[in-house]
Amino acid sequence: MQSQLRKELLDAFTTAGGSYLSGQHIAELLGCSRTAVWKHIEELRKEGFELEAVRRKGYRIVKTPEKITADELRLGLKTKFIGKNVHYEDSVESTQKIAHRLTYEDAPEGTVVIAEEQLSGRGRMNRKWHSPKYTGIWMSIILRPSIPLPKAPQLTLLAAVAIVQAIEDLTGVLPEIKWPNDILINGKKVTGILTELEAEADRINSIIIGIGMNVNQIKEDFPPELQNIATSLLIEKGEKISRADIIKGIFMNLEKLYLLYLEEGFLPIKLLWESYAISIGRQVTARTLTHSIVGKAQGITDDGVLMIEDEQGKIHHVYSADIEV
Ligand code: BT5
Repeated sequence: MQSQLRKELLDAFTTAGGSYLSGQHIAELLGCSRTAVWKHIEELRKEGFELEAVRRKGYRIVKTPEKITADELRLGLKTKFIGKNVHYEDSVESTQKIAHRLTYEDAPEGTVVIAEEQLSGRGRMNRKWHSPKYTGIWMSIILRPSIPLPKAPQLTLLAAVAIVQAIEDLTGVLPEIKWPNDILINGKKVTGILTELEAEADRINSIIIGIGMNVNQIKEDFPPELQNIATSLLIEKGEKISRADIIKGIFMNLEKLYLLYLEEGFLPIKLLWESYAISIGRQVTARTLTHSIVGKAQGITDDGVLMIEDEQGKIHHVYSADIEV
């Protein structure tokens, strides 16, 4: 919806207080048809407004969308550095972009950017990430581990474990991890992770972990091309989930695992990761930028690289790909 129209519509509801606004009245106010009014109302609903529609009376806003607030996030957050410094944004192109800028400005480790909406959220290889307003978690976390470049993908796997544990703790639903960066529930994607880095020579300067999680969307909130491949916690659990609680869960698990990783290396993370992974031991197709490899996923190396054994018994090391199970 055009921002001017949206503003006029919300102003009209504000002036009306808790009373109903008839469709006719709104149509006159905005200078549009009754059908267009209905569309605007639907858009507000998708953004998280709860609206009541009563015949012959009109529309009324019952509840405004729940924004993630700093107070909510601070309450009960027991971390030392992750999430201690949070940048809240309403609408941004991509939280990754902002996080990259902040790393240049020497933002401390554990700094997080959270947005209510992303206009051009991105996945790997510049794919699009659908990030509608108020319903999901769109955030980027800055870490500054002193590790060599080839170990960077381990952080994606580490983040995946932290996310799965947070979902399991808060909802009782047990998601699965599809190498390298997908988290699925009942075979549909609930979360994607995008790990980007800034490096000099072969040392890492900072790692930016982008997390996109569908929390309170209903099926119709997804565009048609995603409706059969994406899901949300609300769809899977059958009830609304507090985004702030999930974020806090991720921060706490992530910090615990990250400190363990810095202390003991990737092995303990690898074992946890394997316990949540779906593809291991299964027949998979790995599509890389240049070719496809078909075979049995054997597991991951100590560096987090996927190993696939083809029909001839040859082991392929896959660094980056999309996997079909
Ligand atoms: C990912 O890429 O899964 C990484 C997504 C990372 C998003 C976060 S949000 C915060 C931060 N800021 C950003 O701009 N990005 C990060 P990939 O494996 O390439 O998967 C992308 C594919 O997932 C798309 O091509 C779609 O098929 C599908 N997809 C897009 N939006 C989706 C959604 N909301 N839920 C489930 N699947 C989605």
